[in-house]
Amino acid sequence: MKSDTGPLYGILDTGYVEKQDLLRVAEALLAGGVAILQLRAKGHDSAAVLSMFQDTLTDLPRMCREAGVPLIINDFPEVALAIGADGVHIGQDDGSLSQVRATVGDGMIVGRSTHSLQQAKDALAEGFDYIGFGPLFPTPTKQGRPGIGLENIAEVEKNVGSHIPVFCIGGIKPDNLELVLASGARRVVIVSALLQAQDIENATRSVLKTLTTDL
Ligand code: TZP
Ligand code: MG
Repeated sequence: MKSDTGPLYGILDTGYVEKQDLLRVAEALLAGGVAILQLRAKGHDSAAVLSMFQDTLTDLPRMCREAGVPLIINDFPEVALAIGADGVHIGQDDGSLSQVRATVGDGMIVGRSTHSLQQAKDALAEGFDYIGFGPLFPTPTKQGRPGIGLENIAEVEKNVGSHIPVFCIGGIKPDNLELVLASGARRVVIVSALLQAQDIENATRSVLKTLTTDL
């Protein structure tokens, strides 16, 4: 993954977006300037996610390609491979990097969710291409998880962010973004605050402006 990758990672989360709106929302996130776009469809198995690409999401890989934005599939390496995505994102309980590489090969971007400084360092040592770090704050998008706070962001950026992109995640919104940046974050994932905005494209553009102005 490019080390100068942009600061905003968007997620097309089927928990917030109706099936018939997915492409329109993806278009708005891309137009607003996300640097990476992930499809996250919790509660759907790999066959269901694959079938989304055979009906509603047929145009998504092309849209991302034309925007120059990597398309990442959450949880399912086999789907990422089948649809020609650019990468796959896995959690702490989703196996090792080498297990994913056995399916997708060496060319694909593989990202890891991390929830502590140690997990962040471990993901770098294992060879992941980028990490998510959070949830910083409790969030309805990932229910039942405590927020890990802002204390370790600077240390993660120093130790890990100097090698691979670190995306802070979890409960980040326009009104706490400055605080997250002041804590040392350089890149963020924002899900609900963008997907629930009245004007997703403008909300994305506005967050991106804060991210690029404060750096
Ligand atoms: N992983 C850690 S927090 C989170 C994920 C997928 C959800 C982030 O969503 P939101 O709505 O931006 O808090
Ligand atoms: Mg997972």
